[in-house]
Amino acid sequence: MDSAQENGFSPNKRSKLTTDLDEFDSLFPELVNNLLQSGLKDPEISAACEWFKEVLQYNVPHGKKNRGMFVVMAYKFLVPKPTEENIQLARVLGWCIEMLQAFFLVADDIMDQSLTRRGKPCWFRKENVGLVAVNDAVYLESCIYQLLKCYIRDQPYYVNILELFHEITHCTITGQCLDMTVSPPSGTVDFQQYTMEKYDAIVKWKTAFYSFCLPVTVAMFMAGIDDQEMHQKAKAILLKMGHYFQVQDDYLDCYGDPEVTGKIGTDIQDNKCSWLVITAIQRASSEQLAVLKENYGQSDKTKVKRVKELFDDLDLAQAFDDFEETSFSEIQTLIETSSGGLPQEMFQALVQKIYKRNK
Ligand code: DMA
Ligand code: MG
Ligand code: MG
Ligand code: MG
Repeated sequence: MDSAQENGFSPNKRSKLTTDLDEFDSLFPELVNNLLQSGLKDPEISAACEWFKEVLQYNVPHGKKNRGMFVVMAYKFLVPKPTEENIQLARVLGWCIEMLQAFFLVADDIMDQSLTRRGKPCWFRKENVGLVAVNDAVYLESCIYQLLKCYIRDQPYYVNILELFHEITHCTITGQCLDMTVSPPSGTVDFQQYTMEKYDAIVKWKTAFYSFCLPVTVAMFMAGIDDQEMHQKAKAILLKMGHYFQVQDDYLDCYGDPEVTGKIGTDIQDNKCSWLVITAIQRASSEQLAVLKENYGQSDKTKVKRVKELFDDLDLAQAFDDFEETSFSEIQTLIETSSGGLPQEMFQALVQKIYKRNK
């Protein structure tokens, strides 16, 4: 009797103990190897490659990996009997999105002057890193194209996916530009600019495209779905999920537990046009608005505390709970009425992954 039967697991059941996430994780070392193997052997550039190895290890594999896993999940819903080979390609493409995410986050943390990310100091904060992190962010982006070329160059969807990564990168940096330029440096708060319409645009461009449209569109191209109308239908649902996701992110920036989220919030100090401050502006009396103007967008700890007290007075946690319920049910309705022949369960599975998240 083999040990699997002895302990009551059939070999089949036992293999289920290896989760989809484990399978996904186990591919990462191979990708690092693929990216750096030849460079490490070349004495001219080996020092850079040793550095890049650390860049990859530190910044890519320690997140929630939602976006990467979404590709695999979506692909399995779109192709009923996928081959192991194609699932493996979906994982590679998932890791390409995780590289894109790492690229954005390394740069975002510099721009937002953040302290921690995924429970560790932000990459640029580490001793011996600093501004070389700018180059490291560009390195992370370049890895995407090395991997695409290596793994999917011979696939019929290669060009679609190549163009897609370029387009979505362009969307995201546009959103990051809106995010940064709407918030002037501290001391010059212009709340006139902080409207829900402006907010909706910022989060659509900076978050929704790359976090939700990208993984599902990648899976659709892999599955051979090129139909424009189906892509449009999916996009409408996914943009709405992305909007919901960024409102959660803004809420967690102030109300999340850094031990759980892995990051210490900076939105109040950074003068961000966040969902919380816009909702506060909408609810505030003229006295409260004056307090907000006096204290928002500055690093002074007492001022940050004052803003948080005001948020509590305005019951923003309750406002968020209400938003979460409404938004979730609107997403459900959109899935039921407008999934355009795509499996509704695929969209359900995505939204379930983020509903009431605390990290
Ligand atoms: C994140 O917005 C957007 C991108 C493109 C990284 P954010 O600054 O609110 O993200 P975080 O809260 O993770 O720093
Ligand atoms: Mg940030
Ligand atoms: Mg940011
Ligand atoms: Mg945030």
